[in-house]
Amino acid sequence: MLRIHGYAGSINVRKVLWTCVELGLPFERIDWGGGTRPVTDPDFLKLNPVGMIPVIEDAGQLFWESNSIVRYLAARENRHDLLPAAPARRAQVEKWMDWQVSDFNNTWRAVFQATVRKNPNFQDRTEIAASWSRFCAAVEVLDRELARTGAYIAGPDFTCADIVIGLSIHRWKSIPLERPDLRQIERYYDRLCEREGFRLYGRDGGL
Ligand SMILES: N[C@@H](CCC(=O)N[C@@H](CS)C(=O)NCC(=O)O)C(=O)O
Repeated sequence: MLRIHGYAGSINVRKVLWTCVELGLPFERIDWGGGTRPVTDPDFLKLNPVGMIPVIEDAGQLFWESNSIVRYLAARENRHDLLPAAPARRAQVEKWMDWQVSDFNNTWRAVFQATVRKNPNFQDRTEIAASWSRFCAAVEVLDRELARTGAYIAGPDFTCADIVIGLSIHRWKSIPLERPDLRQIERYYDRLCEREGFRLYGRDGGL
């Protein structure tokens, strides 16, 4: 059985958990990180030398980096609806996944840590305000893109990109600050709520 290492509240672990629901894959989850067992533990570093969750163990191999794991599982299951086989179509999905894990992910760190996690290391009001502004600006880009595609982030159909972007939108909605009213984002969120995986690991799965 597939083993997923990482505590259930982690947004990056939840990407993998939601993917398993989309694919109908059974799994076993083992706690690491987030105040459970430290990812600096030598036993964990044998699983992932860079000391980050999630990690999966599948058929004797280890995989880490959340978006890479999402892609691996979809490809393993031949789910070309979630991860297209044609290179050009696939790149349209992957560009959003790459942007999510790099640029987009970097916008929310300060405002999320300060307002939701109440992390005392994030107290700089200017930095928090700048983070919120960048987070909202990125979500506004997504709102415009959704108006263009009409449904999902990489086109009319649900793909792996929606798993990682959808969880990020859930995070945006969790920030307890005034936010712009973004009609397409609200419709997108409602559309994602029709999926069991998002209900379990997005809407009801943590922040
Ligand atoms: N780029 C990595 C980032 C992973 C990451 O930031 N994981 C966090 C949890 S969301 C972590 O390992 N934190 C250490 C801890 O919780 O102790 C990925 O997408 O997998």
